[in-house]
Amino acid sequence: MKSSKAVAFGGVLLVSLVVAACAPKEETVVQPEETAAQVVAEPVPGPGVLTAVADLAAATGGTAQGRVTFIQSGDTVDIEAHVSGAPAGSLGFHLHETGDCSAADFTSAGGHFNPTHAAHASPTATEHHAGDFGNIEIGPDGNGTLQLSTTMLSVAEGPSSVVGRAAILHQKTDDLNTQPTGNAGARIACGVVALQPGSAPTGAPVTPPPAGQ
Ligand SMILES: [Cu+2]
Repeated sequence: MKSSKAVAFGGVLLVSLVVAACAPKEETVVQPEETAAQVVAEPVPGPGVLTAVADLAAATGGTAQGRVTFIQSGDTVDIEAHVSGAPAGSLGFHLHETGDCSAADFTSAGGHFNPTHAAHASPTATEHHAGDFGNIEIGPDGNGTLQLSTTMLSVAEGPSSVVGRAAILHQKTDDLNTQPTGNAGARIACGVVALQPGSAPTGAPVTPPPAGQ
């Protein structure tokens, strides 16, 4: 009994050693092929919402900051801005054409974004710059919010896209009349609009603004 058990154990041990010796060999052959297949795999396209964001930073010596969110649904873009640390009052707020806040006075952002070559006006006027957002009402606590919707802009890639442009808060009230700036004074906060990570990729369908706007 004793000797047959020892033989049987020896046999099991031998089989185990053979299996152990073979196993790593198979793994090293299979693993690189699996990794390569994962890298090549196409990302799954989803119905993601197109969202872009601009974080507003203050000009030198200023304290105004905030965040502007652009969300595209169909051919409408909903814009929501939250500002803090700003002087109380009604302050001009626009989308400017160049996403460059590098100059100390933010003049690097250029003029109002105006792809349809319209006159400057209120965002509720029949014709106005696509980047005319009117004024944000800033309370005594320095906070203010603005919500508006437009079909003149897109988050998707295209001639009216907000991505790569600059949101700018001004020191004074936009009179919604003076050409082409609204006489809103100095630029006190600026933020470049960037496509939000996880948002649908650029190249999504673009709906051009209706003619005449
Ligand atoms: Cu402006």
